[in-house]
Amino acid sequence: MKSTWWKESVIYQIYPRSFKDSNGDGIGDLRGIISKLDYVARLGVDAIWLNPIFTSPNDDNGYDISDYRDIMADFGTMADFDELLHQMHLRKLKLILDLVPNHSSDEHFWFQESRKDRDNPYRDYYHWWPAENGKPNHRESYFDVNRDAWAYDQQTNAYYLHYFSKKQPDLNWENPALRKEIYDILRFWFDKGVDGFRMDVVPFISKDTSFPPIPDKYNGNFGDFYAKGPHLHQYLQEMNREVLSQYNCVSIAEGVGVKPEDVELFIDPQRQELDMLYHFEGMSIGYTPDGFKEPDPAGYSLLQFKQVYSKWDKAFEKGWGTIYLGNHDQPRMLSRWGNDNDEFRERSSKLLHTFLLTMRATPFIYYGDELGMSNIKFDDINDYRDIETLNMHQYLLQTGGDVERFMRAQQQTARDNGRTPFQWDNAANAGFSQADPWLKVNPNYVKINAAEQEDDPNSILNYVRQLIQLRKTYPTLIYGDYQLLDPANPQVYSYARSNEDGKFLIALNFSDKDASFNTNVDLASAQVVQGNYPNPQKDHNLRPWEAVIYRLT
Ligand code: TEU
Ligand code: CA
Repeated sequence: MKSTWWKESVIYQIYPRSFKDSNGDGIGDLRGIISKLDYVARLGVDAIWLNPIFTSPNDDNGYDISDYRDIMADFGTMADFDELLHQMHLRKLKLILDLVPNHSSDEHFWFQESRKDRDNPYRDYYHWWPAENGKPNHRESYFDVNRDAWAYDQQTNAYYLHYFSKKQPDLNWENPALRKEIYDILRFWFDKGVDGFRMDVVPFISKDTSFPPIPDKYNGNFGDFYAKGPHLHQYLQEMNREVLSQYNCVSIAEGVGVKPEDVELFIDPQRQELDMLYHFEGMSIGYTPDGFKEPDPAGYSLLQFKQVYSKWDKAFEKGWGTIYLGNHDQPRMLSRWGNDNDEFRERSSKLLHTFLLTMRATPFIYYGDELGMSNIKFDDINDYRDIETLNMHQYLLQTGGDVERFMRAQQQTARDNGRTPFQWDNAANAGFSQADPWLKVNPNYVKINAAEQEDDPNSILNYVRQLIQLRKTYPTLIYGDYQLLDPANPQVYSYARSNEDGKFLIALNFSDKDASFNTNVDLASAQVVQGNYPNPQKDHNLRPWEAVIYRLT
C-alpha cells in the first residue's frame, strides 16, 4: 500500500549545475552534492528534487535528454549517482528526479533513427508532418528563435514538432511503443531506489495529431491549449497502472497550462493518476500582459496574490497541494515577492519562508533562497546562458522588437536570475568552484553566504531551519484547514490554520510600511511561536515585512 509520506515532506530543490563543483570545471556535479548533504540534512528537509541529471547536450540545461538511463557527463557517472542515493538514504533524505516525458533531445538515438526515413521503426516516436501536405497549422514554440514549433527536416521532406527548442522534438505519446519506453525508464530508476519524479510539462504529452488550428477562445495562451490534449488522463492512468502504483513513490506534475478547475483530474486519488501538481497561475502575477515576462512597474497586487493562493488551496482539496514561490524557471523569490535591498532583505526573506511553511500544501524550498539569495540582474546579453533569454533576444533582434525593453525586463524576470551558483562562503566564486563558474556568481556573495549565517541565531538560514521544525512539531500547520482572513487588506496576508489539534493565525505584512490587520480573534491570549522581529506585539499591528505565527489553541 502506497503511503502519502510526501504530504508531510518539505522538498528542497537543487539545480545540480549550480550547487557545488567537486572537480574544478566550473559546473556543479553529483559529487559536489554528496559533499554538501550534511548541510541539506541540517535544514530539516525530507526530500531533494534534482533538475534533470541525465545525458544531455544541454541545449536547455538537461531538459533535452539524449539518454534517459545514464548520467550527464558534466554531473558525473552512474557510480556517483549510486553513491549519492546511498548517502541521501543514510540521512533519511528521499530523492525525486526530474522526468522529461514530453520531448527528448534531437541527439537521442530514437530521434536519430526517426529522422532517417519514413519507414523507420522509430518514425512514430515523434510527431512528423509530410511536407507534401503543406505547412501544418501553426503551433507556437516557447523557445524557437522564430517562435515556430514546426521544424522542416530535409532528409524525409517533413516537419517535426517541438514545443520548445528545435533540439527538443516532442515525443509521440499516441504511440503505445513510446509510452512503454517511458514506463520502462521510470521502472529502471525506481528499481534503483529513487523515491519519486517531478514530471516536466506532463500536461502537454497528448496531441490531436490532425493538428487543427488553435481555437480562438485560447486567445494566444497556447500553453492552455497544449495542456488539453485528447488522451492526457488516459495516459496518466496507464502510467499509474503500469508503474507508479507498484512503488512507494511520489509523482509531481509540472502543471503548466492547468486551470484550478482541472487540477483534481490529475491529483484526485480516486482517479489513480498523479499525486501532486504545481501551478503557474501565481507566476504570472505582476507581469504586464503584453510584454514577455515584463514586471509591472507598479509592482504586484497582494490582493491578487491572496486570491490566487487561496483559490488554489481550495482547488487542491480533492487531493493534496503544493506551494512554491521560486524555482529554476523563475527569478529569485526574494527579489520578486519580497524586497532584496539591505534594509528589508532579511525580514522579507523570512516572511516569504513563513508563508511557504505554514500553508496547507507540500512546500518547495529552492536552493539558496534559505540564505536570501537574490537576482543577479545581468544587463549584458553575453552573461546569459538560458536558451529562453538568448532565443527571445535573437527573435526580437530579427523582428525589430524592443530589445532594450526586453533586456530591462530580463534583469527582473530571467530564469538565469534563479540559477546563479550557491553562495557557500566568501572565498573566490563563493566557494562553489575553483574554476570560473558556468554562470556568474552574484557579487553579493561576499556578505550573503551560508558560512556567514551558519552560527548566527538571527540569520535567514536558522530562521528557515526553525520554521521547518515548527511545521513538524505542529501537524495543524500541515493538515489544518486554511481560512483567509481580512481579504481586503492590501498590505497584510493573514490566514488561520485549524483542526482538532489546534488553531494558528499567521500574519504577514508584505509591505515596506507599518500595517495593521483585522481579525475577530483576541490575540492578547495567543502564544507567539515564531516571528521575524524581536518581541512581536499581539495588537494587530505589524512592522514592515513583519511575519508572526500566533498559536491560539
Ligand atoms: O518548463 C515548462 C515551461 O513552460 C517553462 O518554459 C516556463 O513556462 C517558462 O520557462 C516560464 O518563463 C519546463 C522546465 O521547468 C523548464 O526548465 C524547461 O525549459 C521546459 O519545461 C522545457 O523542458
Ligand atoms: Ca564539476
